Amino acid sequence: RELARRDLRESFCESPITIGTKTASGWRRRSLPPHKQYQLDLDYLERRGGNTITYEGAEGGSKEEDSPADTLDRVKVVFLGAPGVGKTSIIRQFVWSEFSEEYRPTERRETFYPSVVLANRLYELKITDLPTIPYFPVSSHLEWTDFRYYGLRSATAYVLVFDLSNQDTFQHIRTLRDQIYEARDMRGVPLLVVGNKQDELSQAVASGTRYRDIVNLVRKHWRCGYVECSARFNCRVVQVFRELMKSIQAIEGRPASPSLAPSQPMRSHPHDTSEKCILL
Ligand SMILES: Nc1nc2c(ncn2[C@@H]2O[C@H](COP(=O)(O)OP(=O)(O)OP(=O)(O)O)[C@@H](O)[C@H]2O)c(=O)[nH]1
Ligand SMILES: [Mg+2]
Repeated sequence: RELARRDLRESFCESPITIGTKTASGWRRRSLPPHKQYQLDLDYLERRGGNTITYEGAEGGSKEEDSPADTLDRVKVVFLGAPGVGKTSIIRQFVWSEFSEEYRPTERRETFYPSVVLANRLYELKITDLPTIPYFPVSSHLEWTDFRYYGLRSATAYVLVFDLSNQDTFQHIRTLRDQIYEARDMRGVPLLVVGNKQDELSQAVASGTRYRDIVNLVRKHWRCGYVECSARFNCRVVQVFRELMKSIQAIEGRPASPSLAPSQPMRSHPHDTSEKCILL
């Protein structure tokens, strides 16, 4: 693995690496000096190797070279689930307050860097959105066979999304969850299940046994967080991230401060770089 890393590092560091920063006036490209490329090679590998569009500075997490961001808590969150369940929609709604009715399947790994504040602590999130993966890499060898898998086994937390209006999509995350548990030690790794498209959950389905079985399984047997949301109507999308961050804080042993009243998220306009965080 170390050899593979070195080979990749060398091949990717041959040419200057340019990253983009989204600003009010459009995209600004900048190159990093070679020593920075070397230090940060794995992050750049990810951005470059996967042809990733990396959104830096759009809403938070701008990484200027001498940024104090290195001192922040970095939280690597991976969104997984069946095609079309709304993973990208949830992320975009949260980060940019944007929603598109049109379905454009995610074709490349995309990474978002919002910053959030919970209980007076600032976290820099690295949210990974992937094209549908056929399986979770159960070994480090598999993790390296395909760029899409890189870093999946070392995520801080997982968000497994299914579609409440198409409960067959739950089977997908059930299988994924088994594979994740097989792949790594999940002690101390929060896993949050999200039922999206709540706006399309009919009364008949919501009172059916299948729906109840899913909720039961997740809450009582898996014992993990469960949030229902609608990315379309931006309903409980912030709650998804609040639950996630609360689980992470609980694992860190730093429970959320009871004095922190839930407040409206501090939203930035997509092209406004002046506000940096989303308050949870
Ligand atoms: N009604 C409704 N539609 C939604 C909601 N969230 C997403 N959609 C729609 O569902 C479709 C798929 O959404 P995406 O966010 O692209 O789904 P995805 O999980 O990222 O899909 P892949 O990238 O293919 O894995 C799009 O047409 C969205 O408009 C929701 O909360 N309610
Ligand atoms: Mg997508």
